[in-house]
Amino acid sequence: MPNAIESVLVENRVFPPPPAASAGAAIGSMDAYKKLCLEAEQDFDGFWRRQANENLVWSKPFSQVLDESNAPFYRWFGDGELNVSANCLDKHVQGGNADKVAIIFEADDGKVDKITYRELLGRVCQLANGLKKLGYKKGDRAIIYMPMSIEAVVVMQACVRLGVTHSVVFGGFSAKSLQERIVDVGATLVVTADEQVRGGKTIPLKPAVEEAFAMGGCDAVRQVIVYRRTGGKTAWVEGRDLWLHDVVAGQSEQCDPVPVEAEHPLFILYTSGSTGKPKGVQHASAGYLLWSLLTVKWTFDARPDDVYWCTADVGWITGHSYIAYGPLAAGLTQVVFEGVPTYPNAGRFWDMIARHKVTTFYTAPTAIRSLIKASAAAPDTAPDRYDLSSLRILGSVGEPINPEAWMWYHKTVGGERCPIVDTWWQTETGGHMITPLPGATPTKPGSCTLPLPGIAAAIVDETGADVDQGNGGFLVIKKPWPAMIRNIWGDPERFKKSYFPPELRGYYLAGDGAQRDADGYFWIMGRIDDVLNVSGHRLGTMEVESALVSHPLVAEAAVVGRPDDTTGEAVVAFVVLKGARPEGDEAAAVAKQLRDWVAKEIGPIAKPKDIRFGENLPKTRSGKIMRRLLRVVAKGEEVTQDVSTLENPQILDQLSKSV
Ligand code: 6R9
Repeated sequence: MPNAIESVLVENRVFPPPPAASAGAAIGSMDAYKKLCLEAEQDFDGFWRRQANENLVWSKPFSQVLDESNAPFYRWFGDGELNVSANCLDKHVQGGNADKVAIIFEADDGKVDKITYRELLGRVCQLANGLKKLGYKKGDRAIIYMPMSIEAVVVMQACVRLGVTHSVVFGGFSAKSLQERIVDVGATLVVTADEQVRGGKTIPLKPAVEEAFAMGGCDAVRQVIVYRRTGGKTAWVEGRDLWLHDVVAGQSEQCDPVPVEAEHPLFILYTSGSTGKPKGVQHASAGYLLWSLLTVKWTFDARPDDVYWCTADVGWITGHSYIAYGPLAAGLTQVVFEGVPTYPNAGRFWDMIARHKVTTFYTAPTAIRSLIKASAAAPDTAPDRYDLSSLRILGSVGEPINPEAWMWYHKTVGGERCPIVDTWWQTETGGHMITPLPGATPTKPGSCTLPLPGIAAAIVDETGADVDQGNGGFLVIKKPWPAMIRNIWGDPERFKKSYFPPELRGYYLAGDGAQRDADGYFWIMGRIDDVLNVSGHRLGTMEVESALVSHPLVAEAAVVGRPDDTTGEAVVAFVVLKGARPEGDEAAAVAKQLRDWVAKEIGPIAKPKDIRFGENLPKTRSGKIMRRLLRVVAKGEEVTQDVSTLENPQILDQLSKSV
């Protein structure tokens, strides 16, 4: 089992929630937390029934809470109907909060735009009406390939208002990745922008859509709607391509939300698994909405005056649950940000927190680690140069946070006053699963602490039996929960196989290794499958390997992760070329070619940091690549394992040399 964060297991500092955080909190004490857990344990059905009735606006009430008759294809609130957009927008506009600011948008260049709930609803309705006029309706699928913007949220909300299932593709993914998703999801609509802007640079988006179309298979797409972000040039197909501003022009600001069944697919989001092809994680409408809302209330202790900021991109699950849905359903004012943490300098986050008086800040360990480095190098950009007194809660997501980064976040950013919620969850879980509650849970640096009420998290061995405290094992969820993945789009067999292996007694297998300490706290030890976590982004080693071997020069490739100070893990690729093993300048040139190739095949985040060439790869007699050995070699450590089974031990020597 990977032991990337072994050091945290000796962590013994405990930080009780400050009294100010507990006063008036949604869950303000361990007693309150335990009471909710007990309610869920003793009356599972009743607990979820109460939450769904108290938190959601239903157009048709549900009678059955959970239908397990076709497990693991669970159905939640199955005969109920609602509309997610009505729960995120109309609810507040009708409920007296129409003029509350919904989104404070800050662009890469610092320009700020604010939009109230009333205005947001108006724009969502205009677009929904425009889409309706183009013939889009419930059951259609739309691909969204957009930069961070108010428009991206408007497009997502407009889709769900009509019952159109969306699939957002991160703007950093390549044309090829985009094309695969357009085809797999069977999209009839693509919404994109001319370009995106990051750190003062423009990056084309619509041209990538053109490239994707040129690869074929996209014939089902009737329209490409383009948001004009920069005015950058793009090809234009008359009749197919439309400007977003033209689609909404003259449309009414009222559009009745289309009620959908609770289980109607709200969105499909692709994520990496242990085989080459990304999985289309399918989420349902009601259960997902309930959990994104409830976790915003609980984990972030949402209060009416909060200014909440999640720095994720809407292309990831965090940007779905904690930008596009949860905070809106909770009626919060939130910051949406287009740029990068280091532009115009590494003080960008702190400056924005000070200017917008952010109370709740949610970011990734990789960003924290890079800002620790940056502020050491340029003290002018360090958090202590900014007024961060508005902060009340700090959040972390995407990968284990190392205790050093945790302590810096706690002291330097949070002024030792703000609870840190280290939220463990996944694309598949829809929302937080294991996390501290800011007003209740004593925290320990590096632990995501305890499961939320209703979440039956446990650690088991390969037979599904609970492991003893202190022993490592597979992290599983023993009971279904409303926001769980419903299916892998178009591949129910893979869904069952990946998440509910028969030997694990029907438990949901998360794919992470974990351990519990004497207080029952969870410590996540990293993935147990061939999935890497680079800067909080999931990446399958097989995905990168298939990209590499599709290059005409490459005969064979093996990819492993290596611990990295900033990005958590880094991609290391071991490559055998069809021709001779390159050396010197030639090796450097080929390595660059391969890096660019991977960026083109998948996206820049997948680029190997380190490429090493060998005449062969270390293999067992049966021809299996010995990845364990490669992990050791990638770390630059000496191989102490027995290598007598290797055909050709001197290749280890070759592979230990970076280009
Ligand atoms: C939300 C998100 C999921 C994987 C997950 C785990 C890692 C996420 C974590 C964490 C330790 C945390 N992960 N949060 N590990 N502590 N607080 O990141 O979803 O992109 O699907 O990644 O990320 O390995 O299995 P996703």
